[in-house]
Amino acid sequence: MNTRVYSTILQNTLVGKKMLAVLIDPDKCSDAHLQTLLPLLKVHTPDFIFVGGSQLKISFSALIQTFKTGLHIPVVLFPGDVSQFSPNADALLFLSLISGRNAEYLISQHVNAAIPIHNSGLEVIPTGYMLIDGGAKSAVEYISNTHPIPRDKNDIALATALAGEMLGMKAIYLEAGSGAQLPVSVDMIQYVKAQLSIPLIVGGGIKNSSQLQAAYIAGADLVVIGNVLETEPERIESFVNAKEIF
Ligand code: 1GP
Repeated sequence: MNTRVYSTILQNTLVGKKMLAVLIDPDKCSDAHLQTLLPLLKVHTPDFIFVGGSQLKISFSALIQTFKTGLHIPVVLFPGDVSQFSPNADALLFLSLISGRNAEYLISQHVNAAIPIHNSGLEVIPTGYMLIDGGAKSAVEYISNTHPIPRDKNDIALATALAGEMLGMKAIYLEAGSGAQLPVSVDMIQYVKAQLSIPLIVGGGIKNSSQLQAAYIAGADLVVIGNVLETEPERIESFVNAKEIF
């Protein structure tokens, strides 16, 4: 199986080179927004484009192609459910919601998606997805019908992440939820990273470059930014600059 995207993530993690992903929710990416965002991303280019959303209604294969040909960086699917699949992408985060106890998002959606994904040849990155309380009820919490890990329970977060690693997952994603009031705390990132051997992805509620740098310093290997660029796309410059100093 192709492992190109994961090899890049792993190598960068091993040498401490921080990574940035811009999350595109196709439902919120109008043509007008795309025309503003794409030229900015060509100048201030992140490492990856993630594509996904919790309630995606539109087809997004053409959008993926636009990012691939426009930016020449990997496009990675970050699916909210089994319907969010496109062979046009470079890889897919095969997310299991390991912070929750809903079999639907732990294994059931995966069984339904497995054969089409396998047949497509798309690179698959098994990822332990952990929802952390971000100060308000998130779409993931509502849709998945699971409880987030309380934001001060570092020991539960660590135990969950280690269980994911021991189950063979290739990355852990600490998620405060899109548009979260509060990002995952630096204490929690530090606590989990100290014991984890696989790459650590962090996202949700990061609104400025100070928060981005704090996440990197605490131990995030890859940070995902979404919401803030939907309203203020020009902020990408400060995020990319903040990443480059590491
Ligand atoms: C959401 O982690 C991502 O799944 C990004 O969150 O949209 O809050 O930046 P934001």
